[in-house]
Amino acid sequence: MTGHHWGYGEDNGPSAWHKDYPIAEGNRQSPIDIVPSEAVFDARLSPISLSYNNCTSLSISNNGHSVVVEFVDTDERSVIAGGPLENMYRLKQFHFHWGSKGCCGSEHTVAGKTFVSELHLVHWNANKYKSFGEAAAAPDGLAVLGIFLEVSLSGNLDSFKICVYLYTGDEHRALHQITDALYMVRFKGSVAEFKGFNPKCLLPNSLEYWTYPGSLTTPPLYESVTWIVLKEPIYVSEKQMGKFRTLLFNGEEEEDRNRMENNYRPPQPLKGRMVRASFK
Ligand code: U7Z
Ligand code: ZN
Repeated sequence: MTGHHWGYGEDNGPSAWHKDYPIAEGNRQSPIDIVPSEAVFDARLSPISLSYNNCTSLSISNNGHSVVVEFVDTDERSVIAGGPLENMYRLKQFHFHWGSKGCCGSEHTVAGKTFVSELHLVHWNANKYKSFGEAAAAPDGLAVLGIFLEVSLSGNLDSFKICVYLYTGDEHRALHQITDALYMVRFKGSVAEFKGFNPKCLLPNSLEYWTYPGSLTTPPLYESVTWIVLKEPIYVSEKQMGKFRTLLFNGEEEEDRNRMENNYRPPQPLKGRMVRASFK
């Protein structure tokens, strides 16, 4: 990288990350292409249990790579457990990855199919580690729940999608709370108060999932993540996706306006890993 920080541009994007972060070419990197026909159904995988009981979100911010909603770090009540996890993992933050208009944007893909966006709910193993930072570097330190976003009313309107449309009026109601707050964090480094948001409302109906051992999808790319990727997407409108693209990679004082889009890493080699499915 030409003496500057990592990003998603031509010179500092995913294909250049290995120069500063050699683990980029490691054995358990994320994201991956999930091939459902090659995933192994594991009857011993219990359902994932999400206890997002308290609305403890604190803030929304633009970190120059994504938009992040942070939670009270010491809240023991917002946890994910079960599934492949041996401990409870505490919610730290969630953020999104997305593409440019009418295009790809998810990090994981399913049999090569990309989605317009992917939501990551980031949890850390507070049973075993003293801080998020310590957990982020440990092989069993993090659990990230990945949820695909799909634009409704695009292309084929099967009866299911029409039902969803009639019910939600096209837009995802809960996501509105987030997209309506984005104007406050347009520039890199901006932070705004964002209290009382419960991420439970961003979950699809089904919690069926694939799981595999992987990494952070951004530098430092630590191989510390148990990935849990939900099979069912949530449906959002193109207008809502457009609001994400009003964010900027650059700070307020910088001259060049640089739209925040295509902030995703493409799929990485599986390198012999097994993807397990909670469903047949
Ligand atoms: Cl904890 C820490 C302290 C100082 C410098 C770096 C770190 C660090 O390793 N991380 C903090 C920021 C880990 C990466 N960070 C994330 O918040 C994070 C979490 C999840 C993902 S993702 O794999 O879900 N896309 C990416 C980054
Ligand atoms: Zn992410």
